[in-house]
Amino acid sequence: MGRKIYIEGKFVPEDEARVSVFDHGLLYGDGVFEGIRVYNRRVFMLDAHLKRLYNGAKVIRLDIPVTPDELKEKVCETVRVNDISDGYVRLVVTRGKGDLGLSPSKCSDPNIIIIADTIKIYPDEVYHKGLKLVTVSTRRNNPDSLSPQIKSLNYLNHILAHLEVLHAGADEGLVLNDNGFVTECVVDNFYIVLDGAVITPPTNSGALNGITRMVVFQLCRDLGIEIREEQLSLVECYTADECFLTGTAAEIAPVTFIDDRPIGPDGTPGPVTIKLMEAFKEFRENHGTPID
Ligand code: PXG
Repeated sequence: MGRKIYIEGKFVPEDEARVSVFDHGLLYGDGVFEGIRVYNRRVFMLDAHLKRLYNGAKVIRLDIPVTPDELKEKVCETVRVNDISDGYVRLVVTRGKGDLGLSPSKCSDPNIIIIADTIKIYPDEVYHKGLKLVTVSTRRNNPDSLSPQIKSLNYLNHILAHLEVLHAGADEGLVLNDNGFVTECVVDNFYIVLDGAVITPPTNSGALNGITRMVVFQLCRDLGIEIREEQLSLVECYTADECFLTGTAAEIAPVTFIDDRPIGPDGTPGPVTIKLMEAFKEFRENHGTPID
């Protein structure tokens, strides 16, 4: 059975789901989006994802024409209609159809698109062996130009960084800010473990306020693991006891090599990372909005 896409207020078969060539989401990357996981017929951390979406929309002055509760129901319905028990939802809100001019004032009708699908994540062995990162030369957008807090449809900064990752044959990239401090990975948040404490760059350094990152803060509190936000230099990353990354798609994944340097004593996943990965598996099963 083909996927059913929610678009312009109704469900249509995927090959009939169309976006206007005048949609400013296409012409200018003018819109916001979320990637959301479904575990066990529950939409994971849905309220937090919606909060981030509406906040981003507010910053770019895009009025989402439905309430968060209505959108929540539409997301659940999309998952239900596609009979997805474990999968991934892409929620997109574009500025909508305008004309060829830049001005959003010509766009009166934002377009809400919801796609539910299964997801291909890293192969299992990655979670045992860890990921290889490379530091990319593309810097994260300066917040004065385009705030990395807005999960906007303009992801060219991330695509450019990802091209470098591909070229280097690595799994993910470390992205620095204009001051040379580590912000996050290309599309994942980044952490080191030092003397038993977890350290991650603050969001005002250029890291996205990741939903999985919020869960890591919660898990650390529950497990009695110290967690703090601090600026991180590359040297601190190379010499950390452990490193890991988090994201909706990646979940929690160990990082065992950065720029060809093994992390920790032997370049294998460390105990704090493994403990958090196990705690996450339990957490994800019962922290979602049931779709049924
Ligand atoms: N940083 C950035 C820049 C992101 O885009 C994360 C961190 C992790 O945040 P969450 O909320 O997912 O814990 C993201 C995630 C992918 C993919 O293929 C991921 C994202 C966007 C597009 C694709 O994994 N965003």
